[in-house]
This record gives sequence, structure tokens and C-alpha cells, in this order.
Amino acid sequence: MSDKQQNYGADNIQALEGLEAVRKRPGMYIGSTDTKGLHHLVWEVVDNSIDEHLAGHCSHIDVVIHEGESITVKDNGRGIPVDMHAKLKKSALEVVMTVLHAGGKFDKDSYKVSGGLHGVGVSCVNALSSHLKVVVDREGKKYAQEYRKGKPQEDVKEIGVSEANGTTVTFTPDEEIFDELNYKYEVLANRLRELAYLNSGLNLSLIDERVKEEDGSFKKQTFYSEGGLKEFVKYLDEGRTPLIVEPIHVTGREENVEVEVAMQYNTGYQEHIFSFVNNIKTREGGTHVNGFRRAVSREFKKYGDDNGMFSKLKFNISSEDFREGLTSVVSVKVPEPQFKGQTKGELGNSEVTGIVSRAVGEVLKYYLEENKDQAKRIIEKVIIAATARHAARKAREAVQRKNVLAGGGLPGKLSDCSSKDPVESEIFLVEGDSAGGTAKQGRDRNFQAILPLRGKILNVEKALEYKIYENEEIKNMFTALGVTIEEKEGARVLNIDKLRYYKIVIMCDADVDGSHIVTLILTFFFRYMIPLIEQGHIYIAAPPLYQVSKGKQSVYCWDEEERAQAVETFRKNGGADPKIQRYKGLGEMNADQLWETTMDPDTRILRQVTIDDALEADRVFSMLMGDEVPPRRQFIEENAKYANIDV
Ligand code: 0RA
Repeated sequence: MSDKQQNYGADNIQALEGLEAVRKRPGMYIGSTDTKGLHHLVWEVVDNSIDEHLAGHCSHIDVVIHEGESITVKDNGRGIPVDMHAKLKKSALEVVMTVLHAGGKFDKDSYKVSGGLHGVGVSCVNALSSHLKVVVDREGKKYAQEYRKGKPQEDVKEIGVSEANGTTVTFTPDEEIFDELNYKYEVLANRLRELAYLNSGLNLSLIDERVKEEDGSFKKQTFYSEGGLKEFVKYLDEGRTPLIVEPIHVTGREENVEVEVAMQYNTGYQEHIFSFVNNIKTREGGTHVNGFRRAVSREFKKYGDDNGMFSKLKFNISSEDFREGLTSVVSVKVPEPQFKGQTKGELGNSEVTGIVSRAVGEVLKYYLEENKDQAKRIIEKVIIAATARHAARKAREAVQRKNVLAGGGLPGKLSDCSSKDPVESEIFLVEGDSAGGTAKQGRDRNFQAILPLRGKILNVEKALEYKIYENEEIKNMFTALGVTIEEKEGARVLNIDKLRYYKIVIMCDADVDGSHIVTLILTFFFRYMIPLIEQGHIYIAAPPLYQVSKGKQSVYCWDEEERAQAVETFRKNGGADPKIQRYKGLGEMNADQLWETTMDPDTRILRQVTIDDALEADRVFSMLMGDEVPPRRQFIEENAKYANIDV
């Protein structure tokens, strides 16, 4: 098709809805007006630029965070059309920017991100910006238009000549709309990195004008991947030890559906699978993931059977066993994706299962024949997985049966609360018996339970699954929380129907050892009880670092800045020798102090653990807890300034 034929004139762009609706109910269009919604504005524009790339017209996308939290997204795509719309008597540019759903890309044969999951169009970004300016370079000329709260300030103007093509959008999120106006560099960087891996050959960059480097330049990162998903998988597994020399890479195409998969086995025990449809993450998987899993089980099973490798095995191999220690990324491009599920995070198109399964199967068959030594390693690991799963089931059943037999007996170490209503009940997981004792005295026993944990709990990243169920502290957590692991169709699922506390608070010392223990406990929740994190049940308590007192007056301080301020205030109010106590551990506080600062719902600070970006959290966990020392050291050095690990 020639470029001319591909052009969508202004007449193709239909007028549908006014932008007033967007300002009235922003949540309906961009999900929320918190930090998530704020970042969504950037993705809305970037997705349009990505579409230009997918259509074969764009190689560079640059994102700039300006001082004052405005954003520029610049691409070298075709540029938004500027010709006159016959019916509306307006420039197509104005229509795209001011009419809801007027994206104007009605070509079913091209893949779209922007029309996808949340695709609401750049006009929404315009409606929710106190100020927006768009500049279009197209067909030798430069055009511009400015808006306030979505309203054009004048007609589209021709402002000069240009040899380039592309669209540049600069917007300032409206403070009347958003509760949160602070752009997070890491959030933007993580998604741009992901987009680079998903679209090999595309150049993306991020500049943060709020931050200056030592040499005076702005903080900047570029993201580019030649190897695509193969490099993505290597990045994800940076902290793990590979089992096979190189990731297996699959590319295929059938009936307009494009398939790309990369998979790497490591020496660990977890399955990590990340899936995407038209560059959108599908957290709940769907037909593409099913097709992938089907092919993996089928091909490895067949290869092992054909070569008599499973003949000595006494138990069945489950499809899970083929995926232990497997990290994979499955990406498909589908012309008209259908999203299902509660959060629309699951691909529904049924034809995709077979397409992915065939593409992956074909490559795996060939790979196994051509790489016999690698195949042997994988099959040996599968056999170990099956054996370990068998042992794990026995250990798990023993733990769960014991509880049932003992009449749901709770761990001896648990000081339970009187309330039996999980909605109002809280449990504090406390480091060490002595702090546990103080917490027990300090708590409100009506709704607060205390479970002391002995020192360092097992590192689940490194331990075999059956060892985990034999671990005393972990057994106590399962029984105290009232959650169980069940097997459904060969997969382990967490049953939280009988969860006994809706708030699970990890309470550790505010020092390096304490934050290590927090990380260990979080790793456990991340690996084995992820629904509890997803549903917002996990919190971290924040005990104060200092108590500054003078005479009978005293204040608690949570950081150096607060401490300095308290000291200053006391000094100003007269008198010398304001007294400073540094709390080294929870045990140093008495029960009243612990209640007042850390446990009392009216005054305490709790940090809710969310999985904003499971992918990055997962990588960080494996890096901190895994085998590979160099990436861990590098990570810790780079992040040494953050005392806590933010999940
Ligand atoms: C409408 C139609 C076409 C492209 C775009 C909009 C478009 C929107 C944005 C937003 C940011 N960058 C963008 N790039 C393009 C098709 C253009 C054509 O057919 O020439």
C-alpha cells in the first residue's frame, strides 16, 4: 500500500462525545485521579506514538518530565492529520484533540495499542490538562494549536516549514482534577524499558529536567533493544543462574496474528511468565499464555517419552513441572483483541491459543533435536521438579491435616485477638520474642493479634518447596492467617476464603537487619501468597527512629529531618540540652510507646504493600535473594541511599 492510500482524511474521523463528560467523570476514562491516573496521561499519548511505530512510521519516541510536572511526548510518526473536516469545518488536528474517541484509526489490519485496554484517545489527556500544546510536522510544514482544559485557544496555525514528520504534545495535568501531581521517574522508565524490549528497533528516551547530574546535564536514559524479548528475558533473569546457555526465541505469524516468545530456564524453582497483547500487559494471561503452556508441556513430554527419559519415574509428571525455573515472555500482536476478566487483563480471542501453540511447538521440537545436551538438562530438572512436588504435597498435607485434626488449632506462639471478624482484625508479625512481648502488652487485644517470628525466616527464593512447609515460622503463618494452598488442575492456588485478619502488618526494627527481615517476609508473601498483596492486605509498620525530649515534653521522629526540626523547636523555646534517644530496636520501647507510635490506628504510619509493577518487584527480589552475587552487589550499591526496599 502506498502512503497516499493509507492516509486517513479528516472525513474518516467521527465526532462522538464532548470533553465535558471526561472532566466530570475522569475516573471513568482514565481509571483514577491518583498517581496511577496521572501516569496514565503519559501512556495515552505514548500509545498513539507506538501505534505509529507498529504501522511502520515511527522510530523515535522521547519523553521529557519538565520542572512543574508538565510532560512532553515527541515522536517522528506521520503527524496527526491537519486537513479540514468537511462536516465539522475544523482541522482534523482539532477534531482529534477535542472530540472523544476521534482517534481516527479505523484500519482493522493494523495493530493498535491506543484502541486497546484503556485507549481513550489523546483528547482525554487534553480534557484533563490545564494547558496543552500540540505541534505537528507534516508534509513540509509545521502546525500548532494550544488548549486550556481541552478548549482550543485559537484555530490551528501554520507556524513554519519543516523537513521532519511527527507529533509533539506538551501537557500540564490539571491540579483541579488530580490528587497527586508528582511524576515518578522510575514508573516512566520501567514502562519505556519494557516498550523497548517489546518493540525491537524502536528508540525511546526519558529526560527528567527536575534532576541535574554532576556534569550539569539533566538526568537521562535511553532504551533500545536489538534482540527484543530474548534480551528482555535475560534482563528479568539477571539475578538468577541460567540452566541453558541462551534463551529460546520464537517468532511466528499466522492469520494476521504475530507471535514472539522468549524463554529461559534457570536453576530456581519459580515460574515467571509475563505476557502482552499489542504491548499491553495481560496480568491474568489468557489464550496466548494457554497456547504457550500447552506447547511447552506437549513438546517436552513427547521428547522425554520418545527418549525413555521418564521410564524410572514413580509419579505422574504434571504440566507445572515443565515450567519450574522457567522465565518467559509471551507477546502477541492481534488486530482486534478481546479482553476478559475482572480487570480486563486476560486475552479472550480463542483462535490465538492454537496459533501460539503451533508457533512455539515447531521451534521447541527443532530446538530439542538440535540441542540434545540442553534438552537433557531441562528434562532432568523436570524430573527433579516432579519428585520435589510429590514431597511438597506430602509435607503440605501433613501441615494442613494436623491443623484440621487439632480442631483448627492455632500456633502456640500466637496471641490472638478477641474479635472473630476478619474485616476489623489485624495481625502483627513481629521480629523476635522480646519485641513480640512488648507488642503483646501494648496492643488493643480486642482486634490486634501478635505473632512473633524467630529472627530470620527461611529464604524462600533459595529453598525447595517442601522445605518451606516444614519450616516452623512459615507453618505458623499459614495456620495463624487461616489460608491454605490447594491444587487445582495441577496448579497450586492460595485459598484465602478463611483469611482471619484483613490487615497483616510486618513490624521489624528500623535498621538494616530489620529491613532485611522485612524483605525476607515479603519475598515469602510475594512467592506464596501473592493474592494477599494484590488485594491490599499486607502492610509494613513504621516505628520511629528517635524520641527527642525536654523535661516532660517529647516528640517522636521518623527521619533525620524531623529530628533536626524537633531539636530546633525545643532550642527556640528556651533552655539547653534538648535529650535525643535513638531507638535501635522495637525492644527498646516500652509497651505504651510502641502502642502510641506504631500500633495505634489513630497515630501510626502504615505503608501498604502494593504491586504497582510486579515485574520490577520480582526482579528486585530475585536480585536481593538469589544466587548471582555481582548483580546483587551492583543493585545494593546503586540503591544504598534508600534505607527501605520499596515494593
Ligand atoms: C489520527 C490519525 C493518524 C495518526 C494520528 C491520529 C496520530 C496521533 C498521535 C498522537 C501522538 N502521536 C501521534 N501520531 C499520530 C493517521 C495519520 C495518517 O494517516 O497520516
